[in-house]
Amino acid sequence: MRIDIVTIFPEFFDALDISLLGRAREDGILDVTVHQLRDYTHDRHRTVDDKPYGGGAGMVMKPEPWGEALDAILGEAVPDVAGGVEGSPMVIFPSPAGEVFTQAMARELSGAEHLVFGCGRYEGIDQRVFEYAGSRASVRLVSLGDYVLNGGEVAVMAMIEAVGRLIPGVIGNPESLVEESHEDGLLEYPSYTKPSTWRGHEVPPVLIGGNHGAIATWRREAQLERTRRVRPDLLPPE
Ligand code: 6GU
Repeated sequence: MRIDIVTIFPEFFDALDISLLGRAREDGILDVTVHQLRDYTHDRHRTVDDKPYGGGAGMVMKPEPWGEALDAILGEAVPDVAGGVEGSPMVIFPSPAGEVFTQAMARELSGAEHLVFGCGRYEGIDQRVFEYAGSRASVRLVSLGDYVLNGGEVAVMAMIEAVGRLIPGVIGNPESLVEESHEDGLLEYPSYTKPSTWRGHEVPPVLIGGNHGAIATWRREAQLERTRRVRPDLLPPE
């Protein structure tokens, strides 16, 4: 998968060099390029923001550097219809005003050939950038959840980690992807390892007994109990 990231803070993405995703890049599974938005400005101060039309607090990111950055990344490819077609790049703008990122979306995006992430700062990006991007690719505004970050960089790191680990070959043992939280719509069951008694806390005896049917039943019940208790919104309506 090819991933391009546009940001005024490329250092946020240094962490992509390490761990699973760093290995995936070394192995050629992931091809990540981080672009400095200021490289697409032409003034001495490398200006990327300006005052909002209509007034108000904060600054808005100017459209011109974004247009040039997107052109450089998307190339001279035939402009796609808004909404996109299969195989066309997907441009994602992290935004608290976007649709909420989920495991299902991570799965969907993990099948893409080319993802472009445009990280906004300040009060946002000039709306026409989204319209222009939509004339060149499929565009989505995506939020991590109902809270406010200072910019899109941390959100994009989270999305890339969630998507990247689902790409075949990134995780050594694909079975470890199956039993985790959210893949079956429930939270995961608690895990234990040795010692069987630790500081007065016991491992549930069923896990030590070797009865695999009983273990599977206990784990499913633990998933349901935990989900009912902390995330009842994940359960189907009764
Ligand atoms: Cl994607 N961006 C920003 N700036 N804040 C957020 C977010 C994204 N998701 C939740 N809060």
